[in-house]
Amino acid sequence: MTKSPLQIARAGYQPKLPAALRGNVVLKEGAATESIADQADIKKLFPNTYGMPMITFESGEKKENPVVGVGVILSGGQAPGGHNVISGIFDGLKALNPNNKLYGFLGGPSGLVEHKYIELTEEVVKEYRNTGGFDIIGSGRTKLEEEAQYEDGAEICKKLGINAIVVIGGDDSNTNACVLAEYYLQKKTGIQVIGCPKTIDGDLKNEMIETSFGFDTACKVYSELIGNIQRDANSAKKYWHFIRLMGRSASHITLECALQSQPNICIVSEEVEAKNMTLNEVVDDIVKVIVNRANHGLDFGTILIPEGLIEFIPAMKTLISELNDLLAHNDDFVALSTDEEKRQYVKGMLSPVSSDIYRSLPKGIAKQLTMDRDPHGNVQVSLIETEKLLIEMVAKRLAQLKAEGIYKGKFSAINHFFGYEGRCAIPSNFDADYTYSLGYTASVLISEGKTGYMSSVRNLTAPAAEWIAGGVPITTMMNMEKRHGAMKPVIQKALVRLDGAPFQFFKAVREDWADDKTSYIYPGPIQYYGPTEVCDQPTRTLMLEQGKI
Ligand code: FBP
Repeated sequence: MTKSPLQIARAGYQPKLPAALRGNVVLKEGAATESIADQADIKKLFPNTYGMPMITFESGEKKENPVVGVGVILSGGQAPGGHNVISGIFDGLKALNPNNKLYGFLGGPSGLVEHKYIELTEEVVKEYRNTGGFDIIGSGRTKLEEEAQYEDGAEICKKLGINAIVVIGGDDSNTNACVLAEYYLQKKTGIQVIGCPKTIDGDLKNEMIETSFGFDTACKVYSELIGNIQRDANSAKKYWHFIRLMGRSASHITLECALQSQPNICIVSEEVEAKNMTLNEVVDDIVKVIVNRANHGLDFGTILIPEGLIEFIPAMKTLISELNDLLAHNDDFVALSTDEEKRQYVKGMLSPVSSDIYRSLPKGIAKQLTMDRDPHGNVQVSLIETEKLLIEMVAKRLAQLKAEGIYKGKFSAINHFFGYEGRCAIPSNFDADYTYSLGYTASVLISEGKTGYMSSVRNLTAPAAEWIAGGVPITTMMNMEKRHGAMKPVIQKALVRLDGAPFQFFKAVREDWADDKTSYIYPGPIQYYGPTEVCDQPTRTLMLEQGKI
């Protein structure tokens, strides 16, 4: 295969590990743990994995490690660094005992159930070290929720001599991992399950999981693109750029990109929800800034819009939830052949308030809201073109203001959506090191016989040598939530905290970014070689959260 010079150079990059993992390791157990909420319910549902202690690894004496077989699964959306988690598991396993074996289940969790796998040898792994993508074994979104699936999984593990499964995934996939760990313990299968925190969305985090991997690289890629657009906008001075950014639910990506690039406007869904704003109010806020800049002769700017916005506008949330209930397993709807028939059907079935909102939306957006749900029952927000909806509404409002003589500018808008551009980028040094360390930590947790833990690497704003590796019981992150009409134990999603340092920092400066001077920052592309301050900086979010800026 022909490779670029950077691909060749990155193949030789040796990711950094926390000092404690570089030699022999000893396990230190902390105090017993509790779940963040609904303790009695979670304890009842996870009698074998609830309350386990926090774990940290320290340098220790050499010891004999039994041979283990491990199977790894990539689950959900791609995130830069997935291949390095696998390299880290592989190297960790081989360092513990050269006879250890690693298998990869193909195409996500379904590979475990359908017995599709490959053995991951040095030959295979070396092609993927420090690369982006999940193509080494592929990923998928199949939900593991039935006993028959767990049993099929146990069968292939037995056949291959696999004692442990590592699930590399987001909150839903790690919830599955926890359920699987509990089931395998209960059934005394001897199969351990370890999770790794993956998602570009950055919403799988807590005290022990400081960030999910992939967030760093994806945000740096998007921020580079935003910076380039801002330089173009500031040169041409004739377009407003409406830029929607991935992040299914939380606005972490949008906020981080704003902190890196300083756009004129950045919408944070969590704030919109907290202020109980309507779509019209969101539009009014945008219009105010556009009119003010136009009054200073500036008919250009940038607006960052989180992908999940639509679900955080209370009235839209109700509409989407009614649509979710209405369209779940609805054969009548599926049988309708034209868009118009579907539209009429939906309008007639919604509550009067939701029906009014549905009717007021541009037809294209209304249709997008009724498209297929993902296997977890979520509306696929990445397919809803909120940026186009906002452009349309803003243009209408500006036309009214123009007619009233209030707005004298010229509004020309361009829409963008950045998501897939960043999910498989070559991992930044931070993500390359972090993911390798997460994988290496997972292998040590396995060799220590642990199950129901998520691999945890902390102290991430310090140099990698000072990172703290260990494990956190997945049950600590759980609470009870309503899913498909029933209460289920799930990992609590970490949304942007409005009292948190990143949002507070943004709040204090956003008016300056919006007004008539230009505050844009042009971050430029990710650098892999060069001075530390250029190549190894973690996200602004992490730095602010840890009081480093
Ligand atoms: P994960 O939570 O599985 O990591 O996926 C994140 C994400 O990239 C979201 O930001 C986005 O809404 C979604 O996946 C897109 O899904 P798909 O890959 O199915 O298009």
